[in-house]
Parts: sequence; structure tokens; C-alpha cells
Amino acid sequence: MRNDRRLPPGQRRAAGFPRFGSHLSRPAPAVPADPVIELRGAVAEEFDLPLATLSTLPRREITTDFHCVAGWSATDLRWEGVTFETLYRAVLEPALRPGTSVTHVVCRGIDGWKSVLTIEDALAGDVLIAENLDGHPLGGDHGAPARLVSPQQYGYASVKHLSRIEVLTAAPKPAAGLMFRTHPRGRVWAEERHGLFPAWVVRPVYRTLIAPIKFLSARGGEAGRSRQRQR
Ligand SMILES: Nc1nc2c(c(=O)[nH]1)N[C@H]1C(S)=C(S)[C@@H](COP(=O)(O)O)O[C@H]1N2
Ligand SMILES: [Mo]
Repeated sequence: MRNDRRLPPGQRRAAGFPRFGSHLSRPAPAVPADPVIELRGAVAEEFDLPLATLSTLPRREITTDFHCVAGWSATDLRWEGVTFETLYRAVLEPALRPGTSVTHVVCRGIDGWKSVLTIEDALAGDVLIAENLDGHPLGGDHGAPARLVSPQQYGYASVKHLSRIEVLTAAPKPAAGLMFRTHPRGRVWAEERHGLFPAWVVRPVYRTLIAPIKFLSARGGEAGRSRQRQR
């Protein structure tokens, strides 16, 4: 039964589904009039895929939980869109340079957020490029106009406002920072929270960040901004 499922190790249920991220109280980036996903990297020719193309591909609905590395989880979110695998097989794979063996994909958001997924993680059948959440088009809080949703990985993999996918033939160098270095896989059930430190070290540190980040993110989010307008 759904209710009996346990959360992954070190996770606690959040009330609802908060807006969360490095944007803090900055508002969501404006959605372009004709949004595209820039396809870059080991392709014969780089090109911009109109987001509208997604409506021509087979669609999937997935109900799943969302786990932020800081320690909160939102449960039973109903996402709808196109699986990354479908997009990859239909559009990216045929565009690769001949003889290319892809190892990683880098996804970027309009706001500059970036995540690196191994091709294995990206092609897990439940990774979605989602355009709808719980029956409604994504709002700015959760990644309009489309976002990645990778349920088996910590939330940092699930890039909001997805605007670019780059295919790589080797692992990129890890980012320089120590404190927030992500794990190269970030699988929630293996508690792969951090690229260098074991989970038990970062768990209590990250947990202290939930309340302030949630507070700030909400201020820049849809509800916070409409409250300001009413004043
Ligand atoms: N574009 C973008 N994507 C992002 C982030 C961000 O700041 N910008 N934050 C990541 C983190 S750490 C988490 S936990 C989730 C939060 O998603 P939510 O705001 O829909 O809850 O988005 C991830 N994707
Ligand atoms: Mo997160």
C-alpha cells in the first residue's frame, strides 16, 4: 500500500511540496515565448529543439516521491510529460556523431542551475521531462515551462526550467566547491548525498538549511510574490 512505503534513509516528509533551490528568494526566470531545449555536445550538429516538439512524442504520467538532499521529501506527486529515454531515442541518439558513446548528460536551467547525470541514470525509464504537475501546467515555483524529474536521485538532479541538454563522452570534472559538492550518482536509496563526505556527516548540516532556504524560496515564489502585490 502507498501509505506503508517508507521514505529513503535520512528523509522526512515535508508539508506539501515547497519551492526550494539556489534561487532562494529570486523569482523564477521568465518563460520565453517560444521555449527551446538547446541540444549540445557530441551531436553532429547542435540544434535547438522547440519545447512544443514534446507534444508530438509519446507521453507518460508518473506518480512518485521527490527527495531533496537537504532531507525533506514530498510524496505522491503526479508528473506528466515525456520520458528522457523517449526524447533520447527519438531525437538525441539519431543526432549523435557516428561512433559516439555517450557517458553523461548535463542538464541546465534558464536560471543557470546545472546537473550532471550518468547516461545510465538519465535513461532509467522513470526520468521525465515534465510539463505538468498534479494535472496543471508547471508554475514558476516548480520549473515552468518544463523540468527534469529523476525520482531515484536527490532533487538536485531534477533541473527546473530546463533549457539545455548536453551529451558528453566522458565524465566532466567535478565542480570546485567542497561544501555542496553533489554525488556523481545521487541515488536516494543508497543515500549518495555528497561527492566527498559520507551521508552521516552532511545530514545534520544540510538539515539546518531546510528552514531558511524554504523561507527564502517561498518569498520569491508565486504565493510570496502575490502577497507582496496585495500590500
Ligand atoms: N533550475 C533550477 N533547478 C533546480 C534547483 C534550482 O535552484 N534551479 N534546485 C534543485 C534542488 S536542490 C531541489 S531540492 C529541487 C527543488 O524543486 P522544487 O522547487 O520544485 O521543490 O530543484 C532542483 N532543481
Ligand atoms: Mo535540494
